[in-house]
Amino acid sequence: MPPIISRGFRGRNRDDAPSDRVPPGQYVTRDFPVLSAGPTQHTPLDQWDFTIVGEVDEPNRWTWEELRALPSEEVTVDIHCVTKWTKLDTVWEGVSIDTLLDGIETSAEYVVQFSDGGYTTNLPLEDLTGGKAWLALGYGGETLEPEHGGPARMLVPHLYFWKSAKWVRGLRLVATDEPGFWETNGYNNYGDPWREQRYSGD
Ligand SMILES: Nc1nc2c(c(=O)[nH]1)N[C@H]1C(S)=C(S)[C@@H](COP(=O)(O)O)O[C@H]1N2
Ligand SMILES: [Mo]
Repeated sequence: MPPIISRGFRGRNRDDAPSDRVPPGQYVTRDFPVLSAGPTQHTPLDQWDFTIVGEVDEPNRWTWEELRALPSEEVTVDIHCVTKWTKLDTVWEGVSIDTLLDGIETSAEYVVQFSDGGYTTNLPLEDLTGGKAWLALGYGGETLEPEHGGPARMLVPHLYFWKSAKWVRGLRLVATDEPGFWETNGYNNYGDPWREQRYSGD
């Protein structure tokens, strides 16, 4: 993008949003862009499940109905895509990952989120615990649209949004970190927007 356009965007958005809400290099959008590396997935709900596998005593599995029966919460968070858009005050309905991990014993320190369509993304387990991450089933008071990852997607808003897998089907708990789809294609392994960790080496 030519520098002059980039300057214009930044100038306008500084007026729109408090700067402590907008990480470096990001601009604020009111749209909700769709970013998918492959086709939108449409797994029928009667064939859908969510599993937690890997370094666990036994695999844990929820059907769609079982997942819907778990306590969920409304969360309002800002999301930051590495392509530089930030969307403020997005409202989701989701099951806390703490709820899903409750009672699961593991020695794993890393997690691979895996999705229908083959997308994966990795992160430390501690980035999914302590009220920082959700399995989102709703957005803006509606069920989650397929384009945005429905029926269920991860929501890990403190990291760049590629760390929030759409069409997610489970978490694999692993002892050793395993870079996922974008992480093996030049993007940063951790992806903290406040430290502008966009690419490998940032
Ligand atoms: N399964 C899957 N999840 C994904 C992606 C993808 O291509 N496939 N793209 C990621 C990226 S780069 C972003 S910015 C967000 C986009 O979510 P949205 O389309 O709801 O805006 O999803 C993330 N999760
Ligand atoms: Mo993204």
